[in-house]
Order: sequence, then structure tokens, then C-alpha cells
Amino acid sequence: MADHPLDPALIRRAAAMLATSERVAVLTGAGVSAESGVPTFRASDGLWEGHRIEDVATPQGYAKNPLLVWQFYNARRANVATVTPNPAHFALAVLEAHFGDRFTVITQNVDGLHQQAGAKNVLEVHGSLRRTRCPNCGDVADRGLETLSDKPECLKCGRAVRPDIVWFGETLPPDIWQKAQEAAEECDTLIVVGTSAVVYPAAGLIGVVKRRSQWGAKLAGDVIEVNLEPTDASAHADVGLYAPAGVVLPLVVEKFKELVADAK
Ligand code: BJW
Ligand code: ZN
Repeated sequence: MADHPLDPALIRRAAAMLATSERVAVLTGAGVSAESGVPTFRASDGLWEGHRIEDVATPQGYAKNPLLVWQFYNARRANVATVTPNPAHFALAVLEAHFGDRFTVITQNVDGLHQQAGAKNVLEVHGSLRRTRCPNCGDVADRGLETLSDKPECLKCGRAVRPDIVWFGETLPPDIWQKAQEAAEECDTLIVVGTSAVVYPAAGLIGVVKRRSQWGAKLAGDVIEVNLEPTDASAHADVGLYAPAGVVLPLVVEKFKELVADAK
């Protein structure tokens, strides 16, 4: 079957795109952490189950019931404290070691597993489970994965803090978002891993890579999609590898290393 996910020809094509790229960007979603044991959002057993999105992932939900929201996020913090990066995170960190600062991971995830796998250039566009933010004094604090109460207080002013997470209807952190857009505008290849590509503006970065053919800008880049199944991003994908990221990415990176060694 020509389009079998683990067809060596497709793995090779993806690796060749990377080997001929000057700059690489990666857009990751919950699927990249699934094999570590972090639930995805939109699977039938996904995180939203038992919770309405508007109750736990909107500023309105937080204003109405901060206790419920903190119980939800504390459960996720406790889960993340028990997991480790998987071969997909490590494979991406190996690629970063090759490209250096010409490699950017743009992650929608809030679990910190890319950094735990050794990645340095990570843009967390939806925030982090590890940080709290104070609506009163603006202090953002790294609280790690320590156990927090269901009504945690600001370390500076003592008022109630919220998770430093981007909820629906909120804008993304402007400086980080700016860098993510630049990475998408400048990359020769974008790898899209484990995202359903339905949440904007992050999903819009995929279109940026394909549409940027205006005069003066770089020509369209290549898009490699790694997912269990086709998604809203698949129409933009030049290569689609539909199998677990923890299987696919190490194969692509192995082949990439071979191609780079052969070219020397
Ligand atoms: C595997 C795998 C394995 C599984 N290997 N793969 C334009 C059009 C329409 C709507 C909008 C728009 N622009 C803005 C909006 C509104 C909204 C939005 O996008 N809504 C859509 C849902 C319709 N966006 C926003 O509100 C954003 N803000 C904004 O736009 O500000 C400007 C503004 C302000 C005011 C008014 C209007 C505009 C903010 C979005 C914040 C999203 N936050 C969340 C929750 C954070 C809380 C938290 O983490 O606790 O972030 S939503 C949730 O979805 C989370 C994720 O980061 C995000 C993306 O999900 P992801 O990662 O794709 O996960 P899944 O579960 O959907 O997919 C997993 C995939 O993995 C699947 O495809 C599996 O097959 C795959 N997989 N195992 C490989 N082993
Ligand atoms: Zn404060």
C-alpha cells in the first residue's frame, strides 16, 4: 500500500525534506504526549469528559467556580508529575540538537514534556500547568508540580491566583505568539504532530506555511503531519504519517541522520 503510514518511502521523503531544510518548526498538540500517559482533549476518554469546556477552560467558568477549576488543574498537575517524555519528545530534541536555534517547537501543550526531554527552544502558546498568574498584581510564578491547594494564593500579594493557561476567548501571550508566527513564516519544513488542528489561532500556523508565497516572502514550506488519523490539517500536508508519534518520529529522525551522514 503506497500510503501506508510506515511505508519506508514516506519516512524517507519526510527525512529528506528535513535534511534539505535550513529552518524547521514543529507544531505539537496533546497527541505527542499521549504515549506518556497524558490524556488528549477530544478523544472519547479525553479530558473534557465529565466537565463542560465552558466550566473549566474559560475565564467565565473560573469566575463562576474557581474551586472546580483548580480541582481540574490540580488533577492534571498531579498526572503530569507522574509521567515522563516518550520517544516522540526525545526524537524532536535530537533534531533540535542538529539544527540548534534554527529549530523551534511551538507547543499547544501545557505539560512541559518537550523541555523535560531536553528541548530548549520551546514556545508554549497555551501557557503552562506549572505556572500560576495573579490577576491582582500580575505576578507569574513557576510553582513546578508541587501540590497546590484548591485556592492557591499569590506568593507576592496573597490574593487568589489562577493557572497560567490560555483559556477559550483569551488572547495568546503576545511575545510568544509573535515568535511562533515568525517560526512558521521562516521555516522550510513544519512538522505537525498530534493535534486535531481545530483550535485557533495555533492551527492557523499550518496555513501560514503553505500560503506565504507573496512577493518578498519565502515560498511555501513543506508540511509533514504525524497523527493517528487524518485531521483538519491533512489538506495542507505534503507527507502524512498516520501512526503513533512515538513510533514515527524516531524512524524519521534515524533516516534523517543517515541522509545527513551520506551527504558529508
Ligand atoms: C496522536 C496520538 C499519538 C492521539 N500519536 N497523534 C477562528 C475560527 C474559529 C474559532 C476561533 C478562531 N479564532 C479563535 C477562535 C476561538 C477559539 C477556537 O479556536 N475555537 C475552536 C475550538 C472553534 N480560540 C480561542 O479562543 C483562542 N484565543 C483567541 O483566539 O484569542 C483571540 C480572541 C479573543 C477573544 C475573542 C475572540 C478571539 C484561545 C484558545 C485556547 C485553547 N486552550 C485549550 C485549553 C487550555 C486549557 C488546558 O490545556 O487546560 O488548549 S483548548 C485545548 O485544545 C487545549 C489544547 O492545547 C488545544 C488543542 O488541542 P489538541 O492539542 O489538538 O488536542 P486534541 O485532543 O484536539 O487532538 C489530539 C490529536 O492527537 C488527535 O488528532 C489524535 O488523533 C492525535 N493523537 N494519540 C500521534 N500517539
Ligand atoms: Zn499577586
